Amino acid sequence: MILLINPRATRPKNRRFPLSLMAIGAALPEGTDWEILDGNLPGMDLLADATAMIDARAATPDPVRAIALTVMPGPQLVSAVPLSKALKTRYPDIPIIWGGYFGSLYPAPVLNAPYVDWVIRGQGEHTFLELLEVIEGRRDPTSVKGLAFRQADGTHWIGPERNWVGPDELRDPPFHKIHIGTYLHPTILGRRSGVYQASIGCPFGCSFCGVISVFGRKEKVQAADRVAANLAFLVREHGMDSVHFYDNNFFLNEKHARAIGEAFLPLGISWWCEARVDTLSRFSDDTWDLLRRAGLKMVFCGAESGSDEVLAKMSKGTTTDQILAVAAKTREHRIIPEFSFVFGDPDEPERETDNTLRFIRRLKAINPEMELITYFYTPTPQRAATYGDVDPLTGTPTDLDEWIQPDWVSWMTHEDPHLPWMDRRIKARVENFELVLKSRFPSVHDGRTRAWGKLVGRILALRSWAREDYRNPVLLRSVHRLAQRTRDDRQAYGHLRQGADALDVAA
Ligand code: B12
Ligand code: SF4
Repeated sequence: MILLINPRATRPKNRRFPLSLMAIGAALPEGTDWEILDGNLPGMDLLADATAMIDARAATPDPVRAIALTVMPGPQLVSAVPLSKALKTRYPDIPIIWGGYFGSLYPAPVLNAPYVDWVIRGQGEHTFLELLEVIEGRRDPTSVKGLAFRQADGTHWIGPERNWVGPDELRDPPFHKIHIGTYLHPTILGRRSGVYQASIGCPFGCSFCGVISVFGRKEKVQAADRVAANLAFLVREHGMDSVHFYDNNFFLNEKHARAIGEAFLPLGISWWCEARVDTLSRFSDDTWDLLRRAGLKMVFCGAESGSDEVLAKMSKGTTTDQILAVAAKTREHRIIPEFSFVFGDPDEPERETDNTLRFIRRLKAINPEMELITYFYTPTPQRAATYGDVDPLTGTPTDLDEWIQPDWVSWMTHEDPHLPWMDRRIKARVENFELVLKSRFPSVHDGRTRAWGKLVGRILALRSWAREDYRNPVLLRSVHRLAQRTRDDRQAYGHLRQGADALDVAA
């Protein structure tokens, strides 16, 4: 039996289908027994649950022969480290395997950890099957592409990259292995929201992005009809009414977008996806109209900066004119755009911040519905040049215990990476700006602030917004704090804030 574990990455109320592990389980040969333990489900105690399962299987003809975890940078890493340690201590003979973005981007610290035996980098399905042959003693581990491990002399073997395959060459998510209903819950899109990923990778080359580091610059998409058929099953059998697409880049081009639109029309669902402003700015009105009728409610775009010079430095391949054009088109077609920006240009952080804040005002004037998402630049390992010409590995820990310290978690979540060029004043300026903007124009995502707080906030923010004065809005901050139904938390997914939910890792 193979045990697949999703260490806690979010609050139970934000749980989502554990797609990464569903993909690995689906690839296993017919007849292989496998289970997913999902730490994001309410009431889970992963160590206790895993132990119970392993012990129950120990005396059967099919004991647990591998424990595989998916590990993303950030809070999920914080959960994965103590859990892996505890499982290794208890079951030293069962191999522990890590897959997912953390080990793919930072293999060395994972291989330094004696409680992790194997690291799978990049796409996992085929590498995992070959690793099982290695574990059974039928294969030489150095022959497995995408595999990394610690050799007998302690050195690290990082195998060559695997050529990955597109979603149409892989099996569908095995929905029968999870309790679907427990994962469908209310979001701003609907009452029973689900998630889906219809493509792999991204063909662009933004020099701050972790996706191209892991998958290279290419994207393969699932046929629109197959996506629609999988969604139709969830709609028909489980009452799903809306979907967040996890794709890094949902529309390859206009033709692809139209195929998606046509295939989704009969589903009657609302959906959210990520797309590029250059692609969107080329869509005809007819295509926008089709997408809206097909249920597109919100589109997330990495706008990144209000300066063409900085966009070029990021190798973004987009322009500020395209961002402005998408703000206007989405308004016309009543689709909410979410624009995310990266603050902390290593060369001119102050000038770039001010410029981008002014640009956001222009966007808001064009489309008042626009939602703002802010990140602080965190250098991420790259294959080619890195935005800002910095070395993304300088100073990063070689030890997983250090990676899970709060400062490094803030680094991984892009919230507060403590970079030498990012003065605290600049960071405070961005946060104050965001507070004024989100008070003046409350976000659709803000379900925490009570109605009175939103009203008072709007009134208080009127003058600051009009005068472009974001200096220390003390009163606004107090109102905002007092009016929260639940404790405020910038990291909507997070569960690691001091005093917030306790870290739910059984260790
Ligand atoms: C779902 C998701 C989340 C969920 C996690 C849900 C969960 N795991 O329970 C939530 C919403 C919590 C989340 C949060 C964050 N995320 Co996230 N997330 C994603 C997202 C959108 C989809 C991942 C997914 O499930 N895809 C579907 C599956 C099938 O694909 P996959 O995960 O790539 O899995 C394949 C391989 O990676 C590998 N693999 C993965 N796991 C395993 C395990 C084993 C055992 C094996 C063998 C192989 C394997 O094989 C799989 C099949 O081929 C990706 C973007 C993307 N499209 O990849 C970002 C992404 C992974 N997230 C990212 C980040 C940064 C974060 C945050 C830190 C962001 C933030 N500021 O808060 C947070 C914090 C994470 C945390 N809380 O620990 C980055 C990681 C890269 C990077 N820059 O470091 C990504 C790539 C987004 C991005 N474009 O930057 N995230
Ligand atoms: S478009 Fe998005 S996913 Fe693609 S490389 Fe740029 S930031 Fe990464």
